[in-house]
Amino acid sequence: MFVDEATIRVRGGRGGGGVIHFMASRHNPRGGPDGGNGAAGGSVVLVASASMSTLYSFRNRPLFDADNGGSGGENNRAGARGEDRVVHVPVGTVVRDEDAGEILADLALVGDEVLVARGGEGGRGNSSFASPARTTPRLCERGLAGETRTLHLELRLIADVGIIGYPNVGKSSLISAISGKRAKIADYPFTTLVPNLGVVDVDGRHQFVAVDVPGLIDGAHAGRGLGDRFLRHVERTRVLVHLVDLAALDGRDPVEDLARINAELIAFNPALAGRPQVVAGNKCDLLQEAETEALRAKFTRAGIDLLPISVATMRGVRELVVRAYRALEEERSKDVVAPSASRRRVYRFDGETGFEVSHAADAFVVSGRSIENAVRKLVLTTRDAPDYLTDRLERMGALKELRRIGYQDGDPLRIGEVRVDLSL
Ligand SMILES: Nc1nc2c(ncn2[C@@H]2O[C@H](COP(=O)(O)OP(=O)(O)O)[C@@H](O)[C@H]2O)c(=O)[nH]1
Ligand SMILES: [Mg+2]
Repeated sequence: MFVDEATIRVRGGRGGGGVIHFMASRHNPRGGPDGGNGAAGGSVVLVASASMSTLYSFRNRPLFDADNGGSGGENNRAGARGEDRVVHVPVGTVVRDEDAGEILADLALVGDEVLVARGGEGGRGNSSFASPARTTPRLCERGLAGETRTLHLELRLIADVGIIGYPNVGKSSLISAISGKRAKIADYPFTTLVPNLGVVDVDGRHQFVAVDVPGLIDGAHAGRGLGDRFLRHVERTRVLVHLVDLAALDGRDPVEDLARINAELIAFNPALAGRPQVVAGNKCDLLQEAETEALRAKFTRAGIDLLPISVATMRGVRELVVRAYRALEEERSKDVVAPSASRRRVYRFDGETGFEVSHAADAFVVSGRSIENAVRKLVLTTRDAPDYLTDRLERMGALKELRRIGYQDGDPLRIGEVRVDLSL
């Protein structure tokens, strides 16, 4: 069964905290700082995998969380990095941040990956804060929480082969006959608009996805019978199986049927003229062999190689699958980049280091990604924290800017949302 949408939650691991510790040694009997750093938490990464074909396993809004980073230890021992959590999703999954609505990635190729929740940074231990001016730092940082997100996943199953032809030629019957897994039409909200997808097995090792494209009638390209919606599915396929009805009782000419459907395709998008077509004449179980041969000869005269089939008796159906697969392989061999060779990281972080000062009603405020991050981590109650923070604000130029807008020592100050007191 195909499920084409799911919601999942992801959470990066929390970073481990740094520690304050002093170690006495023969050279330094009063004890040098040796509190180690905490490690970053693991991140959550989605990877497009050929072994998954549905989003079914995500139907209950599962939470995927990565491991937390370990805390630092004495003797400058760093914590262990939190393991990343790798979540496999089917190729063709489009990943969207549900709250922001923004598309994070389109995992179109095998191996494509996207980092969806970054692990929190680890905090530094006191040995990292040692300097000639601060030889016994009582200062450390805590680890930060990992990012949390709710993601909306949408699987765009891209059909390789489109089955086209007039209504009643046997398209739906064919796709049922050749595909194992079938999209359950009932799972889709707009049943009539969603074509029937199926995974077709060629020889036990090779598969392709076929789509039964309904709604192709005269005038479809201009929107008649919603035909233009269906034609959009045809555009995405690489090979077409064009079915005609050899036993049409109402005196229709199958050669002409073929030409008229093709004219609809080209009117919709001229590029479709170049799409390879495997032409099959269905329902030959209703004809005498001589009639079938006569029709085949008629197609041959029109320059078309017709494969007579019968979905009812399965005559020629296997051969049709093989022909479609060969045409598909031929198309794929024209691809410049081998899809399996690709491994792209789709997500990028912004490394914003700027800051801004302002005078809010309750306090002066410094905002900026990097400084806010530093303050969220710092354990503010440690002895040397205010000193360290003052240094840092000085070095980045924020104190100067604060004074320019009227800040004086002792005035209430916030860095982002965090109240800080530099005068302790
Ligand atoms: N005799 C015969 N009838 C067929 C064959 N294939 C399909 N049909 C019948 O043709 C009708 C239309 O088939 P369907 O698959 O719904 O056509 P679609 O509109 O192209 O999807 C149905 O009644 C099928 O049972 C065939 O090979 N032989
Ligand atoms: Mg049908």
